[in-house]
Amino acid sequence: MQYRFPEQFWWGSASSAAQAEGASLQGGKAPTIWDHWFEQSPNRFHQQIGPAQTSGFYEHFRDDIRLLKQLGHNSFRTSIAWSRLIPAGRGEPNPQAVAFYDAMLDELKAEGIEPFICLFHFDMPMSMQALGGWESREVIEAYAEFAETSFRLFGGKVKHWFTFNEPIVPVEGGYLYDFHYPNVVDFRRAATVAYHTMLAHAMAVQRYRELGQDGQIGIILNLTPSYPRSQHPADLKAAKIADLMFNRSFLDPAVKGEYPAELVELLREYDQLPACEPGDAALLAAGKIDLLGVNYYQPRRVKARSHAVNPASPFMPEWFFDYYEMPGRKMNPHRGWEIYEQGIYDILINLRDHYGNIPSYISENGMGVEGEARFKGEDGQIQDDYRIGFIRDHLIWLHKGLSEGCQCRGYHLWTFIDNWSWSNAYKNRYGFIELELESQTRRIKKSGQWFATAARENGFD
Ligand code: BGP
Repeated sequence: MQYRFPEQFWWGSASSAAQAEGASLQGGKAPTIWDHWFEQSPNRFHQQIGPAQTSGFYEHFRDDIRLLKQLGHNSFRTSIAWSRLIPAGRGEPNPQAVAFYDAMLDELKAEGIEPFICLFHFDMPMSMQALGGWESREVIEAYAEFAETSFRLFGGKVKHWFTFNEPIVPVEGGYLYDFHYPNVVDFRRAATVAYHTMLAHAMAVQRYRELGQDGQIGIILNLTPSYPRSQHPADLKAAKIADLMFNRSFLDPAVKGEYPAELVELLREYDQLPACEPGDAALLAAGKIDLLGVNYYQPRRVKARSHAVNPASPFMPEWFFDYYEMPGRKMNPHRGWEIYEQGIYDILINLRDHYGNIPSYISENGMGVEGEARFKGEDGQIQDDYRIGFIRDHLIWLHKGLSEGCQCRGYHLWTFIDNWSWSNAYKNRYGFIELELESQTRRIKKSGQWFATAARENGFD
């Protein structure tokens, strides 16, 4: 076999509570920002499909876990919804939620599938947003309590925990670029949200360590390598600042327990530093992780700005760079994102050389396709050879990283079944399994069959 992977390599896929569970206001669950935002502005959501219309994992989890088994999975990531487990945000857990998550974890165990559980996947409870969301220190405390409750309830069954999924995304979406609630545009507030998220992360790690459970804790970051247009110093500087703002702002505190000095200096220079309190630095230092989840979709290509910044304009990351469309770059024709498989290798090499070769795994990678039903074959199965090629090519670069000493322990596709997504709803289909939304029927795509074989054989030719 040409590409053989290490024993115990994690083959699987990822999902999240808000995108798959459905039952968004049932079983005692309280609303999240998404329920609220959909009610307020349904037109922001593709075809006005909101978070209640999902693949119904809350109801169908047993069938879905059987399908995961058919997909050859030995591991699977999903999240616990804070607003389901603790509907008031703080206080007593909801017994229906405890029963659901217990049953889901038992089912995974019965099928021999290792659960990877994330504690926050963009789904801020509305009750907590009303307190200020991540701008509020009270919410940090509340989140740490929720994390501790989860560890105590499920720590016997879960050995891989993640505090956050892509914490930069609520910062960008909610406070810089207007695609998540509370849709404001304000860099200083964004910086506070980013900072408080990492304090919350560190507090959860600290609680986990205090409990002394037998397992690992980490965070999931969407690392987007920043490539400069050229080796000209101005382009190199532009790429470096983009990297500091979008990657190292989370990667450094998570792995090294502190922020990069250059980032702190930059924000200080522009008077954008969030307020710190005594004890924050020690808390951040206590938040070092055991395991890093890496979500990788596409790179960031940047160049030096071609026009000077208007100093009267609101401070934004783009004060320091422009985006650059590299000629000849390979695009996903079905979604408009660049495909650059080598990015996965570059990330792993960076972790090896600059982050102590921290154990990692690819926690998301995937290909969104609009109008995927047109690729159905005569028998009705989606013939997604493009996705097979995409996964295979990324795995080949991952494999090369392994052969050069990187500690990457697995690969999870985004996602196992076509799911609801933040305002895009079902426009971009990513799953190994096709979901027919109206009838809720499921059908494994060709890529799912390919992956099952690769997973069972632990490699491919
Ligand atoms: C990641 C998120 C996922 C998922 C994915 C695809 O950023 O962690 O939740 O949504 O992106 O993005 P989209 O659904 O917007 O195409």
